[in-house]
Amino acid sequence: MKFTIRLVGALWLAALLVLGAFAVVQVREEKARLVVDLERRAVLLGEGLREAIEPQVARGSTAGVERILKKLGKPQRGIAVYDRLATLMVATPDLTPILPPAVPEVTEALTGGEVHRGFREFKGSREYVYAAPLLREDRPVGVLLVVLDAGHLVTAEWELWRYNAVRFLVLAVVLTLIALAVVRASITGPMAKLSAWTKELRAGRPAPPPEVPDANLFGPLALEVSRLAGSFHKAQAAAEQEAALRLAGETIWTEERLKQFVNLRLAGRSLVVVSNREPVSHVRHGGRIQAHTPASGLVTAMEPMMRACGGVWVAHGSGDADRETADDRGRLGLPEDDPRYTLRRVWLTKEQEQGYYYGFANEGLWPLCHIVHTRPVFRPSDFAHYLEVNRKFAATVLEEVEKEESPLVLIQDYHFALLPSLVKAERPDARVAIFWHIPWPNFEAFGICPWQRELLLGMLGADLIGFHTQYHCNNFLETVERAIEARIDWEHFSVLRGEHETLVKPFPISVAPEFVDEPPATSRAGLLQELGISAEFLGVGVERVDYTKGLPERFRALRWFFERYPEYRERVVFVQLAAPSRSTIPRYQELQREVEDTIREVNQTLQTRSWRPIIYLNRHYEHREIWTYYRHADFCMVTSLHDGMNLVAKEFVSVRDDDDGVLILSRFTGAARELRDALLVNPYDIAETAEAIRTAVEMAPEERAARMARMRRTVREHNIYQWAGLLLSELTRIPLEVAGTRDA
Ligand code: ADQ
Repeated sequence: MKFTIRLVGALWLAALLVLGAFAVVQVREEKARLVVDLERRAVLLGEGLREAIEPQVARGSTAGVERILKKLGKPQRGIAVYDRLATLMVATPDLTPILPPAVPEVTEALTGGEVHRGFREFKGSREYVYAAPLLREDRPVGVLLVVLDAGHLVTAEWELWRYNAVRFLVLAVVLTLIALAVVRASITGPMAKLSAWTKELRAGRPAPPPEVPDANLFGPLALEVSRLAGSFHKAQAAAEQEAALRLAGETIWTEERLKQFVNLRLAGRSLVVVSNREPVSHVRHGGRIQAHTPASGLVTAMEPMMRACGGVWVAHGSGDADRETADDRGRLGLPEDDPRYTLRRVWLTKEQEQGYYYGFANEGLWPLCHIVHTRPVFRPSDFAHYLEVNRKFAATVLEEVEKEESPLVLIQDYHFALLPSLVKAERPDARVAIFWHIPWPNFEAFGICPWQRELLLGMLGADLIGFHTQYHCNNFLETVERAIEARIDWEHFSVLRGEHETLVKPFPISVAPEFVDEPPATSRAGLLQELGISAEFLGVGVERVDYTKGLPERFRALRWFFERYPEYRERVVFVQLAAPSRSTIPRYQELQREVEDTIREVNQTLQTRSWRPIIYLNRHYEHREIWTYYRHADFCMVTSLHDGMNLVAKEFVSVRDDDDGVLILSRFTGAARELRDALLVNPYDIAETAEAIRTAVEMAPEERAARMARMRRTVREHNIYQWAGLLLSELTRIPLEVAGTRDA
């Protein structure tokens, strides 16, 4: 209310000032106009009489003057004639009763010989006086006085003021009404809605923010309150979950538990994570900048961990709008709406990216480590770029930890095999780990790499090396044993070189229990409608288009399934979400063609007028969109020919809070070791995979539910927070050897 009064008061004052100023000017102008009019009339009258009267006055003929005046009839107000001594000779009858004995203008006109004019009060009435000297041979012989009624000047002024006062009042009333309406519609109304909504949030009933008319005014407030409520509920949920887990005596890792653990164990020491892929890249799209989460298992796994732990994430800035969205040093806080950690972007030239990323990492190491019959390409120039980029990242990491004591550096993946030793050489007090997200092949297979020695020595700079499985750890240790001079401690799974010891351990990676924060409300029917299909059974596959993922094999197995079991035609539809990946590499272009050709062939052979067996959606999807497919599919297919872990399998399971859906999983994935209730297949065996599809669609609901419940328990217990907790715990426990001495 106070605000409204203030607003209305301000409007009134503004109106008063503006109207008042205009009224003053208007009154002044009107007065001047009326005076000019009086003067004009007086001059006309005076000049008209002067010639006739002058001779009579000169002769002193009062009768002559009287005669002339009589002829004049009845002028408004009056005329008086004075002789040379300023004595009244004649005055018109209406003037006689009010005329004072002396009029100053008359005397002035006589003495000066000039016209004098002005306003006078004659017995209470306001008059305009005009005194003109009467001359004879240029000498004043008398005065002609014209007196005109000036009372209307005062009336006119009052009229104007009254008119403006009414105008002001009308304007003030209209302004008040408009202000009240605007305040109600734009401020008090929305505020009331917002406070009702805030009350709902406070009561733990999350609701979308109300529609408010001025998004610019209230939008930011609504957004902030939404976020505040979100954080508040998350904290509340985390506390409740912790309490429930404690009551049940369970030791499940949660985001909150990881946070506490990091606070305790790291005790203020900083954490730096390094990966090639950044968690968010900014790309230009139709003139606008969009934030993009890459289709990468590594990012899916590391992002929730960084949210929990904080610290700095160093990664290649690959988006075309990345520079504009970061500061001068390439830093920005993430998540952008509620920063919990810092992303430090590293800029690479096109040549560096080509040689290090597409060349050595993805045409060399990727096929070398995944035994999938794609021949690795090793170019010396690519390795030179690989070394150069590893050095560049080392310099960035060292800059980030310059002022930190005993920092923790967590390096990710095969893009940075040389980085551990580069960092450790400069900062022996840093605890360095490298986690290898892809498989490690056997010694013979790895041995074809011309730089195997450099790679192994680079990695062994780390204090801890992690793989997804013990099998990959063993392969690595064997490779080290046979390729370089080092002592392997098979009892503790470590490598000793001189004073330096590197622990090699499995840490099976996983996903966060909540795949997305707020799942979309799309129903299965809504999803099918969006796809423009009807299906009794829906299958789904979610991959980057990569030759390790067994995509052509999967589509051939689907064909086999429909040929073997024609009763499922028109009843089963398989949807493949496929994010384009590494598409400048010829082998990937070849695979893209192979995938499309295979799908076209299967569809053309089997499709009917109302049904296509495979729907191919070849683009990047956000997790919220993928969630809908996982949640409504009857089965999910993961048919990797070789995969370190495979997070799609775990994502599918984590989303199925309905305890439904069947997972068909390649036994050549790390995930197959944990998810024993999936239908395990050899993806090269298309008949076996086709049989698994039939088993999936025919599986009894109770069995589906029992299998899914067991898999869900595994994924819930072995989640990404546990992965991070165990890895960091191991790393912080490792004693450091600085200048030949080991600390505890
Ligand atoms: P990736 O080879 O990238 O990971 P994966 O673990 O399956 O493979 O993760 C793929 C991620 O990309 C998932 O989070 C998935 O949701 C997402 N994704 C897939 N298709 C997508 C699409 N069309 N649009 C958007 N996102 C999509 C590597 C190793 C794996 C290991 C992980 C983590 O190869 O074996 O599991 O690292 O260590």
